[in-house]
Amino acid sequence: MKLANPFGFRTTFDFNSKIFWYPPHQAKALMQLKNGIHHIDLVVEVRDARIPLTCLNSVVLNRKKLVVYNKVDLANPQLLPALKDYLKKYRQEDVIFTKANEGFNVKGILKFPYLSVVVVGAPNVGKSTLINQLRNLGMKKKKVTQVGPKAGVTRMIQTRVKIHPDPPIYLTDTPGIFNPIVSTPIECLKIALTGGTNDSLTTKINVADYLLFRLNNSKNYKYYCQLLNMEPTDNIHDILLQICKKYEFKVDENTRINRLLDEKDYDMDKAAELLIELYRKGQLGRMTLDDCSKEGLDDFFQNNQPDNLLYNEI
Ligand SMILES: Nc1nc2c(ncn2[C@@H]2O[C@H](COP(=O)(O)OP(=O)(O)OP(=O)(O)O)[C@@H](O)[C@H]2O)c(=O)[nH]1
Ligand SMILES: [Mg+2]
Repeated sequence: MKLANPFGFRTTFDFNSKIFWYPPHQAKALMQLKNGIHHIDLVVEVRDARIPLTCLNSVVLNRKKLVVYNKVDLANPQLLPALKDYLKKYRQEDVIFTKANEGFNVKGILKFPYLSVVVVGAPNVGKSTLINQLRNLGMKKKKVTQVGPKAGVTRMIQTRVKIHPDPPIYLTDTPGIFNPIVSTPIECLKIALTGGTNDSLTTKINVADYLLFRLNNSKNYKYYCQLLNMEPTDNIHDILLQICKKYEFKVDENTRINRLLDEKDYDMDKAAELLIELYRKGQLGRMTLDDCSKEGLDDFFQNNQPDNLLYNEI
């Protein structure tokens, strides 16, 4: 999708590293899913609505599946209807859009009359939040499974929980599984930006720079300009410096080691972290990172037939 570019922003982003994150707890969960799949009637696969195409490359379980695109409050809402149509047409997937932390649309999942359901997906997409909301809705019971803002909160396949009395529906929470064969460095950046991997595996300044690139190319630069009272810029150091000044992010002698510092001891890493957090909280606009324009969807689905995407069919 081409946009006018009055400020002469970068039109491409160079990045060559990939993330590999496949700790033992993920491998174990995958193995247990494989062994226990015959007890399951329905797989609910939760995906992040901000990266609706990047996250397609995930674990495939050979069971009836319902796809839930969560965190729709953070994604561009105009792109969702077409996405739903393409997923139905090219992958025969039934799709529901939710905002699990506020219970928006989660009721739709109960319409699928399956008694034993497993919830799977990449780390941090909101699987546990969704289960808590469903339990609250169906059983009027409080939180049963732990949630948190960082990837890797759920570390073991959980004991199944009842989320509906009659018919009795049971849900099983699982740890997020990071796809070990994420294809491109840019896909890795998208996953990192949306909080889908262990943050310590990425260089924050690279992720923040990619965020800036995307903000500038989607006209969402107005959010940081307003927040930081500055002109649009394509230089990540300008923004980080502005953040450091506004929030007084300086480092003391003890924390100097391994931090990226400006000559005035401004803590640029901390500033990069804040910029990324602002995006994750939706304060830099609702921005979908995959190209879900008609041309983008045509291109993606015609070149990525499901057979090419499978890496781990169970
Ligand atoms: N904005 C927004 N935040 C959400 C939504 N759903 C969940 N969250 C937040 O996303 C974060 C991750 O939620 P979890 O439920 O722990 O995610 P998970 O998929 O279980 O993560 P792992 O257990 O690490 O695989 C939490 O901070 C939630 O509050 C949503 O629809 N919108
Ligand atoms: Mg979880």
